[in-house]
Amino acid sequence: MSALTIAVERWNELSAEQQSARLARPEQSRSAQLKQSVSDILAQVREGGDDAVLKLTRQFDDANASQLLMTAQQRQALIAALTPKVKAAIDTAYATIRRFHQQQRPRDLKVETAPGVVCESRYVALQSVGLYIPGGTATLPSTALMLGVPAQIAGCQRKVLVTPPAKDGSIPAAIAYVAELCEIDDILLCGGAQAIAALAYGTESVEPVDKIFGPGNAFVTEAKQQVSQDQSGVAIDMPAGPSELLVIADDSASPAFVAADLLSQAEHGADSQVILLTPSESLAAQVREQLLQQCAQLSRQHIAAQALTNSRLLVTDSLQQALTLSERYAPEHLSLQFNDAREALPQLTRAGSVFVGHYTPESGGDYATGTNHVLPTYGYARNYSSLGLTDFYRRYTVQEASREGLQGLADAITTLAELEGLDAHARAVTIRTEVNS
Ligand code: HSO
Ligand code: ZN
Repeated sequence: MSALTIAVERWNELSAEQQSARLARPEQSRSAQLKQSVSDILAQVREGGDDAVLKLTRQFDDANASQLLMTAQQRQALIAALTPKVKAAIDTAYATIRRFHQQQRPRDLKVETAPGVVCESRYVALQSVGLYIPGGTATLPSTALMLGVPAQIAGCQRKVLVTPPAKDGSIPAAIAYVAELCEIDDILLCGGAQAIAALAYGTESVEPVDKIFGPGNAFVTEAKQQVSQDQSGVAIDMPAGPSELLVIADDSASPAFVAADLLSQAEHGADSQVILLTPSESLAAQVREQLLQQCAQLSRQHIAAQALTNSRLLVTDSLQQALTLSERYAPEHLSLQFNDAREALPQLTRAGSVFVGHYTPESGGDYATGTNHVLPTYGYARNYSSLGLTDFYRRYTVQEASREGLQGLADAITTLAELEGLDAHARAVTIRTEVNS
């Protein structure tokens, strides 16, 4: 492995400029060229439908693509090849994720806001959803669970899963099994911007969906952005970016555990970012040692090593300073490896998902604790939520006023309408209240 460039640095000895640089995310490519090629792909699919998607799949995934829609027989054949051990693991994760998401059912409410005036807030499941499961260097059946389970619990009528096929045109059997458990209606054998286009605009094989969920590479992310802003009217879940982990640890932490956690996110991609904040200089040095040792044993050591070049081992003045810096960074995943970490939770609200204590590795939440692993990255934990059941619904309101109810509000409404110079608005009230009964 190439020499690991990750250094231990003392936060207070860095200049303000260096401090900002240490907490900056790796540059994300949203080049004009990327935007242009994505918009070309979207246009090709809008015009060419299935054939265009298949052609692009042959071109970009180098896959033997002759059909877009996986047949039921193909799905069953894949599932039949799955080992009992893998099935059992998926069943376990399905159950925990289901348990946690089931409790998130949004509640309708009805309030009498003034005498004779009733307002309601109601939730309805989105009618059709598109679930994007990335392919690439690692295939992610776990992401299929994170999207499929809430879509199923919400009761979305049509659930379409898209994932790029391998060269032989197939997809991982585990994804087919998850699709079956989550009652996915259709699996489309395509990925990239072309898959997002198929979901947004529809083709001969697929009706357009109402909302597209799931992480992806720069092309997928850009395609989601573009379709959400064009006339397709499709919504997207959240801006997605490379994986991140920030660990706050003190002398009570195991350097081996901390390093293992940092590497678990570093192995996702060369653009992943992992950060250790610790008041203990000796822990930082030991974690660095562990990173060197453990990284060399990983099958994806080259990816992890590259990600470590975007990564930081920062020694803070105090544990409190580490907490404050974490809030400034707003990590996707936040791991707390110090005693009584739960007590710090009220101070740590800017994170996609928090992992409390020495025995809660981040990878636990990636697969099977029950939380969702689709989370805001790139600092969006400041203002975006982690994916949950309610993202598969939309909320709308209902109101009803009795004659007396309207009477009671008439002055307020007409005065405000006049203030805004909107006579017709006022009139719609007075025409009702001034009529003698
Ligand atoms: N940590 C990733 C999710 C994932 N990890 C899937 C393993 N498989 C992004 O949160
Ligand atoms: Zn992960």
